Amino acid sequence: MSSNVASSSSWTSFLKSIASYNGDLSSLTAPPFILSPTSLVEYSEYWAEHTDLLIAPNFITTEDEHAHDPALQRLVAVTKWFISTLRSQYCSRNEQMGSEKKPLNPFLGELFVGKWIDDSKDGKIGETVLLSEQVSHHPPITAYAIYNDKNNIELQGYNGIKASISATTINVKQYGHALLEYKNLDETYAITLPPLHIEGLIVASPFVELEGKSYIQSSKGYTAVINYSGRGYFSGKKNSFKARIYKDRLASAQKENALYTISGQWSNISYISSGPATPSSKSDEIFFDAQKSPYQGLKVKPIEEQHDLESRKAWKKVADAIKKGDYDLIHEEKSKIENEQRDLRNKEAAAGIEWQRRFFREVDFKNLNDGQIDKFISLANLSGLSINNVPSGTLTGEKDDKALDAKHWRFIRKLWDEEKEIKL
Ligand code: HCR
Repeated sequence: MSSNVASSSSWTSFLKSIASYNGDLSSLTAPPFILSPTSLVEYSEYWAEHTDLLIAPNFITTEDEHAHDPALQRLVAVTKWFISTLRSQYCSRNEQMGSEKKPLNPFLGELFVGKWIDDSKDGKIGETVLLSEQVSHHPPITAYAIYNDKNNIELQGYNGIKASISATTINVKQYGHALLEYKNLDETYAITLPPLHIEGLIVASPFVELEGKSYIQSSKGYTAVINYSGRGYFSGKKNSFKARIYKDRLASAQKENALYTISGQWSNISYISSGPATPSSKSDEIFFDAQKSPYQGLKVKPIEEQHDLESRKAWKKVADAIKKGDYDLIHEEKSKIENEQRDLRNKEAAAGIEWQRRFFREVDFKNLNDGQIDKFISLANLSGLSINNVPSGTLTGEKDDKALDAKHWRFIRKLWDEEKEIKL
């Protein structure tokens, strides 16, 4: 972004509005050049742009003679898939639009659906489907399900954010988690979402950096702890991480117990070595090269075939106005959607009803029905994760573990199977 932009009055007033931030990122009035024409409900796509890596663990079995300790090798493969999602999740606006952008704030019930076609030579992957739904507007929460029936794999999750401002940085804690199930192997993984912050605001060139930790817990006990850092911490490079894979939670108390250590840049190259890597031991075995692993985009129906609740159709006029940089038109079109939504909520309140979520239901872990189980609870027990509605990756008893509820969003496949109006 040019220095003209950084000193423009619109950017200066945006920075001022950040300084008096009230906790709701969507309420910040940003200048048009920082607005993205894409709604946050679309971001769920980033989880499966490497479908080959998502399904890879399914093929690491005892029948594979190279797979010594298949459950451990599968966690390594799941970690590779997870690392492969990060470049799209956190860098793609920067890479495609020149800086991080403020996404459109999805309305309640907004949908984004599509599929990844199998582009493999042997047809091993099969079709992968994405269903993403805005299940809450205040606070904003997006839930998603990604399934591949050919390989009997299902990834589901939800995410929300809470942001705070410190000096010139926006700090974001993510809420929610993902659950990845390889049903043929009877194996499930709980995945937590890392905290992040937005730098570069003063120079009108915002970008995301990850920080802190995230976890991947396998139902077979193995666990991965991933530490994130930016420029100048582990390696002096942006987007750095170090992942250590352990036999179980107990072993993870000591870094020396690591069975594998993976380190490098999640947006670039990372390396793997066995055991606890020391500062002097340098591995040259490439784990993942994000720049050389092309991602596959989701196939989405043309807008003319979309339902009114589908994101691209609903936001088309706003998106076009953003692309034109026409501030008044953006405001006019956005207000139409916001007013419609307000009217709808008022009507529902008057009728004493609530908006019916299409594919997801909220489950209260502290109040489960008889016989109801949730795999996250047993995975949280294995990893020490809190089951409360707290920042993702909070361990039981940590200072953030103080939520009032333990409610989480879950995919109900039957609701999709019986869906009549929304088509892929
Ligand atoms: C923080 C953020 C909205 C939330 C985005 C999330 C956390 C959403 C879930 C995805 O799985 C991962 C993800 C990636 C994005 O990096 C993150 C966004 C980055 C910026 C955006 C803010 C609301 C925008 C603030 C305005 C800035 C650019 C000035």
